[in-house]
Amino acid sequence: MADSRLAILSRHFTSAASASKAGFGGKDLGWIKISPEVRDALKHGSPIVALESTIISHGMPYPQNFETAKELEVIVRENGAVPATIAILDGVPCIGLTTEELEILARLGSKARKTASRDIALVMAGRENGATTVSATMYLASMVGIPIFVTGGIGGVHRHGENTMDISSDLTELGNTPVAVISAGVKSILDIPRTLEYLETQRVTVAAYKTDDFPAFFTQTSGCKAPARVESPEHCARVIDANIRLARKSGMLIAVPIPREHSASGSLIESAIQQALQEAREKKITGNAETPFLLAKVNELTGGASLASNIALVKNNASVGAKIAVSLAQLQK
Ligand code: PSU
Ligand code: MN
Repeated sequence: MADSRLAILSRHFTSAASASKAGFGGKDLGWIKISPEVRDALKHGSPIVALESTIISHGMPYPQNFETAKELEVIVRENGAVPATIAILDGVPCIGLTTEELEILARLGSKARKTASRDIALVMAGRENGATTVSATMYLASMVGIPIFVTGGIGGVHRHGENTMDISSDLTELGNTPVAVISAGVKSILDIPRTLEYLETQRVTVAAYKTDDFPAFFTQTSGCKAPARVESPEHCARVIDANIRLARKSGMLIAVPIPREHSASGSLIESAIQQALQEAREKKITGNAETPFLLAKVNELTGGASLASNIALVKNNASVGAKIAVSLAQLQK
């Protein structure tokens, strides 16, 4: 009981340093499993990067998903931070997975339950295996005091979302949870201008990394201007640190454009997206099945080109995210 109160308290302290001051860092709560390495890093205020697991189970096919999950952890380490992949295994939220646990998730694929923040309690109660989306990963990362989280792309306002009201809970979680999410922007399967409007409404600090344009995942530009621009990992860390000092309860989105050499042809991707959207409408695929369907279809239609770009951009995000985590830890020393 005392422990769960402590956990709720610690959600209001996002920095690893503050979390450990609140007495949470380094503590195992029983119902949530923190790997020894992550526990140690939390205790010492060392840099940590949270990583999501839906990208493994639903975002990529096996075995590329397993290889990518392992490589991301290596990149985070090479850049001086501790990786903390987050998932729910047999109903237990896990912060930091072993290679064996990564493989279990990678092999489960879409048999793991796609778990957004609203689903965490259901997956725990049902003792299920849950792959956490951006919203659920943010929530769990924040709970244990990890302020930085790297992913590929976040969910957003779907095209025609003004009628269907299909707006990813990633956006409302960003409005309510003080974690900085590093992504390659938003895929053009979504309505990017409306997604940016919604992020503003949710009071999310949004900045593009070394560019004026908001990136569109596979391509460096979306045609939308980013609300702000950050120039370096140190600059990002100063913004995150300022948000923490201000005790703002909302998060930050740092949009890192895909490296030019890996960016896909915009027109190739756009025509695949149009076809995928058409098929989703014909097959009446809606709700939380829509994003995984569109991702898989676009990959199929582009003959794997989109998968290669996807892997390259997530790796790039991992390297940027780890550098930001290192800078932030230095600022908070
Ligand atoms: N976009 C991608 N790759 C992904 C996802 C989105 O380019 O893997 C996943 C993320 O886990 C994200 C989730 O949080 O889909 C959003 O799903 P929905 O649109 O149902 O909220
Ligand atoms: Mn949705």
